[in-house]
Amino acid sequence: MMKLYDAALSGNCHKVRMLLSMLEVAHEVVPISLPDLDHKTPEHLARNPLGTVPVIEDGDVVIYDSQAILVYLARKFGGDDWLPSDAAGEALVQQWLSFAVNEIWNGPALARAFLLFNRDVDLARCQATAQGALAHLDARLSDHD
Ligand SMILES: N[C@@H](CCC(=O)N[C@@H](CS)C(=O)NCC(=O)O)C(=O)O
Repeated sequence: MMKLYDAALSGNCHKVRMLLSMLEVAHEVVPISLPDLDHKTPEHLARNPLGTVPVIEDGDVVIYDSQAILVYLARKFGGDDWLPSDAAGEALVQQWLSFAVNEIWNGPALARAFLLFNRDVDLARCQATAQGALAHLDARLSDHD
């Protein structure tokens, strides 16, 4: 069965858990404790030399990075509705994955990290980025499913 190496409070792991759930993919969650540095053990570094979560193992296939994992799951289990194979459709998916890594990460995700984990960031700047990012998302969702 597929394994997800997961930290419960990680937003990047949350993205993967959501898609696994939406696509109803059977999987086993393997908890990785970031405070205990489980992600820096030789076993985990063999899965992901960057020493981060999430990581999935699907048979012999091992993938780290949440965006890459989403692409893998969408292609393998979701079909064309989830990851179109035409050039424009695939680029649109990539556009939103990049939005997640840039605007969403630098806005709401880092503001959350400040408030939950005392991460050393400029909260006002993160909140301003978050407002722009969420307005952009709202505009897109106002006329798209
Ligand atoms: N680009 C990676 C980032 C992964 C990442 O930074 N994960 C965090 C948890 S959200 C982590 O493992 N942090 C521990 C560390 O960097 O030591 C992804 O999208 O999966």
